[in-house]
Amino acid sequence: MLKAAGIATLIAALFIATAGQRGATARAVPLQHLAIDADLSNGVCDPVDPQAVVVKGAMFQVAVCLLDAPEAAEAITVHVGYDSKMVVPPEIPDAGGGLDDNPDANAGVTTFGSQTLGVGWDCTTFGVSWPVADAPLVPGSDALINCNGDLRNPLNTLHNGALVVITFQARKRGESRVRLLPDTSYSTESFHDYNCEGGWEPIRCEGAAIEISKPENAHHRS
Ligand SMILES: [Ca+2]
Ligand SMILES: [Ca+2]
Ligand SMILES: [Ca+2]
Repeated sequence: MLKAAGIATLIAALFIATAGQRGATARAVPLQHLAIDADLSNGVCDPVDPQAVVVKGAMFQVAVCLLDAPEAAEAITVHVGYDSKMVVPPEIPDAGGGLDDNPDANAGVTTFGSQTLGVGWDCTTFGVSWPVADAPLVPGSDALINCNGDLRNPLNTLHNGALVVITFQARKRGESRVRLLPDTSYSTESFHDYNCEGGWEPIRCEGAAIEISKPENAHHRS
């Protein structure tokens, strides 16, 4: 499978050859991390809530947050694992640049919070891979989105906020975890490629817990 962040870094090296001095001024970034915000009602990624209570049958959203990054993201791969017996994300038909799919990029028509990814983003991996709510090629239940900024005219703006928002329906009572899978990553204009798994530039990645409760006034059992 193509990895958008890696491809973006490679192509960026060609386009940014005349501006290579930016790479020399990059600094260490120990505090940045990715986390899932389970409750958007009190603010998207501010604060980040590691848990939330939702009602069985209800639709709810979580955000995947980039936090404390010193440099804006220019390409992202967000791969979120979940238990489909407990929560199910609806599939959204592929359209256009894939900016308002599920996962839903913080760009396009639907945006989340004051910082967006920026201008000129595309979430189709150069026209071959749109966002999917349950990726077919990976075992388990997982939502996947790959996005690239406009590498020829970068107007990337997101340092601190939502990369994407994912919509789920709560299916069954109980507690369920939503987590960032190891290939989740983001890259920057100065050739950094930060990855949840580790690699050259590992970053901390935190999931969230969803507690699914019985609907009020409901008589049926889960
Ligand atoms: Ca929140
Ligand atoms: Ca889709
Ligand atoms: Ca969007």
